[in-house]
Amino acid sequence: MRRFTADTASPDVIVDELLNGDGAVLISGLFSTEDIAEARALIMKHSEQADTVTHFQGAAEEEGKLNLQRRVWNLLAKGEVFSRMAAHPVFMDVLRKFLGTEFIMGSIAANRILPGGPGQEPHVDYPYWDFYSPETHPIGLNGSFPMNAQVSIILDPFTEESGATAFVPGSQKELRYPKEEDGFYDKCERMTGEPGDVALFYGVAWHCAMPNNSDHDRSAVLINYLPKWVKPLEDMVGALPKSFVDTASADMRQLLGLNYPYPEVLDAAEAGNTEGRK
Ligand SMILES: O=C(O)CCC(=O)C(=O)O
Ligand SMILES: [Fe+2]
Repeated sequence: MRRFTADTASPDVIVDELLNGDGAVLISGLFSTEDIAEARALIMKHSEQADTVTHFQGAAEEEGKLNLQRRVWNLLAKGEVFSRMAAHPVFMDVLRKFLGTEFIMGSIAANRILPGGPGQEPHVDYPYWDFYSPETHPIGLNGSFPMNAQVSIILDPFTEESGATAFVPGSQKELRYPKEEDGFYDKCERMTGEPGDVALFYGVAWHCAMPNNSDHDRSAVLINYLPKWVKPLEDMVGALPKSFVDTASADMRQLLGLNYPYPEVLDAAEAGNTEGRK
């Protein structure tokens, strides 16, 4: 996995890595120590109880460990630091190239795995996070253009021991769900990093969180970005106060999907108003 800094994170080079290289890159130096500490403290506070839905729980249910992987959803409502993270200029530049200039955000949530917590099953989050039910999606898997990008902002040391995300370099070119016989665990690399580092990957690459065998928590802010016409996982506009939406920056309005008018009641659309339409 190639490593970049804020200065070397060229959109062209990173997009090429995502499509034709390993399918994942690591970028460091985008966030201050204070921002990372603040984000982590908010996530710890909001995940004291394991009472939110989560997905990809691996063997946790059989092992009675469902409380050891916790999600904190709707992070935009939980601290201004998360808005700055979501709309970081480096993400905006790279993703405008990768997903189109009007790309949106599908979800911003934290994944916290406590010590002893289980890993997930290897999966893809493409074309949508629920592709584990392929029959509910169109036949085949089209990779001629990307339909998502995943950002993982690392908040605790991500080591092999603490369960740093595993992925198979180059697997984004397979365009299929990983199978048992693919030998995921023999081929995988780990997205190891320090608090503040960012793993950016193409969600069709085979990946999963790994078990946390360390003595500390393992949390990351997971942001999912989508082309403008893909339905987001979280209803962020519905969950945010009106004041947040009213005062959102231009980039944040784009991320919330407010620039794209469809679906729209076109019967009621003003005649002669061609804004956003041809
Ligand atoms: O937390 C991680 O390491 C990865 C999480 C993930 O891939 C997911 O929930 O889809
Ligand atoms: Fe995933």
